[in-house]
Amino acid sequence: MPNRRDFLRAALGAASLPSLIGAKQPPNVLFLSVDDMNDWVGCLGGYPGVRTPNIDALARRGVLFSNAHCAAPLCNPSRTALLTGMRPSTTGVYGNDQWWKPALPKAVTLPMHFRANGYHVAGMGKVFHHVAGFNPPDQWDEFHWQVFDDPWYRRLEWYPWVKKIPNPEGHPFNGLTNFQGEFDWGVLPKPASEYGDYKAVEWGAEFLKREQKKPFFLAVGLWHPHIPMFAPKEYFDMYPDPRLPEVPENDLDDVPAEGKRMAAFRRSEHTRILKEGKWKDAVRAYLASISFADALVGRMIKALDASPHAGNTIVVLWSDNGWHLGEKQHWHKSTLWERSTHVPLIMAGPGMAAAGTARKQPVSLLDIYPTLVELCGLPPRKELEGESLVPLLKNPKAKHKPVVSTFEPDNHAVREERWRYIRYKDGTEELYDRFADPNEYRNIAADPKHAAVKRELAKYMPASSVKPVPERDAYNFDFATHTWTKK
Ligand SMILES: [Ca+2]
Repeated sequence: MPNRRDFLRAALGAASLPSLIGAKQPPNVLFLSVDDMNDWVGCLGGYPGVRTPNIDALARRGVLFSNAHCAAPLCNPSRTALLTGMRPSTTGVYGNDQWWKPALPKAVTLPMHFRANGYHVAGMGKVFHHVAGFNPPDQWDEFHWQVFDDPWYRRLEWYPWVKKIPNPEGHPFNGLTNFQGEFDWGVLPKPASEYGDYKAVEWGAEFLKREQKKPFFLAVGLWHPHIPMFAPKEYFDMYPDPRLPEVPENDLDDVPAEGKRMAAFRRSEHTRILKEGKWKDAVRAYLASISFADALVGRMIKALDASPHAGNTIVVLWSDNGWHLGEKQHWHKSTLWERSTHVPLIMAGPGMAAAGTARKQPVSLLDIYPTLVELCGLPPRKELEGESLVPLLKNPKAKHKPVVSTFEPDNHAVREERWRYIRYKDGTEELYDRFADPNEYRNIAADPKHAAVKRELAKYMPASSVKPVPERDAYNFDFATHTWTKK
């Protein structure tokens, strides 16, 4: 338990905090995540006309980091980086097939650090990566597994807690037969309240109704708008005629081979969607899934506001990575461009000065761990590679270093306010002037007049990347005991 003097020092240092100064205990944390949500959010301006009233309202009452980026543009490496506080190039966790726990047995994750310091730590849904073996029981005082909506996720070897039941009538709902099962979208034949994410929010709301003996860290991990993009009909009805992203035909011509390779990952899905005339349908499903996620965020915040913890709970809303919808001929994430790395990040609650004012400085999801440590008065941890956002929470003009996103060893993108500089493992590069070229169409890395900019930004890239840790097939994993044995 952080002692009260340390806590007050942290709190009083943070801002003028009337509600916090009167608090009897350190603040609680509501750690709320969405999945694969890019900047198509009202307050981020990525898709004018998107309906996200609840996230926008949260941004108005808290602090929106309008230039936030993931440490890695993919679920597991992004979440592992956020939750261990260390970069992929430090941990060796670069992909979705690497269990972090057997590779990093001594890592003290964000929930573990809260647990070790007097907090009650509870969660439901996708917080760590969603497949069995990524979410060890020692992370939590109580945890409830994700409820999936789709038959694809009844793969028992990945989700041993899920019951095997037949496909619902109408599956696949997008009409694309023999397609990759995960890449589906549509309206499921059930009410909103039966969706898995809704159940996670309901559980979180019940948790918040209770008086708590200890300060709490409550994680609610929503799946939406991740594929399969299922949402109730009313959210599809919001977007009768969605706009398609602009995709110049020659956009990849000035991209090095490594970038082209990343863009080509699961290209068949992009090609099939185009060939079958389903691009608009798929964009519409993504927008519907965003608005459904937004409604669930709204329910969660409403539940907090109605609870006894309203005045003493820090809310952190984040998405693990962005999402392409055909830009650079790519669906999915797993690239080092803005589309994949730019994510929503909002903090609200006690300790936020100049609430309602966005911070435009680039920040990283790696910064969340040290920020929460500071706001909650927990002992600092020296292995954390992010930078606390408390100076930015206190002062909208505070400085913050450029941030790095990494995909696979030695491929990095550095994001500074104006520039995105990408350098791949073979030394090839991309540089975008985002003020002049917000869609990153023109790679100007070869222009000698930008040599100094590249040199400056390169300083923020990790000097080296550790080898990838072993993949899942290197272990036998026992779900009942949560043990990994090297084969
Ligand atoms: Ca994700």
